[in-house]
Amino acid sequence: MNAHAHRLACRLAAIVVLATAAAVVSSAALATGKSCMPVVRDAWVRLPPGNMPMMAGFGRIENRCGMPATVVRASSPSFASVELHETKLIDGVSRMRPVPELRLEPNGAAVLKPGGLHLMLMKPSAPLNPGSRVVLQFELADGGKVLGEFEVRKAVP
Ligand SMILES: [Cu+2]
Repeated sequence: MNAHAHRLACRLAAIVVLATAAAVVSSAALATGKSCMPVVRDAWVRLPPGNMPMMAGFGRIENRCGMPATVVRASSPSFASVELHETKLIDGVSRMRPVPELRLEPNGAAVLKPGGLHLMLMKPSAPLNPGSRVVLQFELADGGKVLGEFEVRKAVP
């Protein structure tokens, strides 16, 4: 290899290293920017006993991003309507109230579980069977949309 070819090879190698570094930086920027979305985990739908047209959905909505996120709406092609509810014990009586929005702190999570926060799923478009899955869509205040897969389970008495 003559001196000129050697210099050229070194310069090319340097350019490749720079390009790789730039790619790493931009993917890190994406992870902390708008493309970072909350995720839905351990999600399930509790089948009601009998043929009630209303059932509850539970799970975790995790925000692993550096920015807060707010869930403002939930919907599903499998249900006529989906509402976010909270069950609270008021004067010894268990009551449900709608939750208009759900704020997720940076690196925080909302836990939806029996007796607390839950999704109220109304009028399934088709009968649901244990083991099947339904998809729910959560709309964020910034317009982002998060999909969650919910496993249908029988209510444990
Ligand atoms: Cu409810």
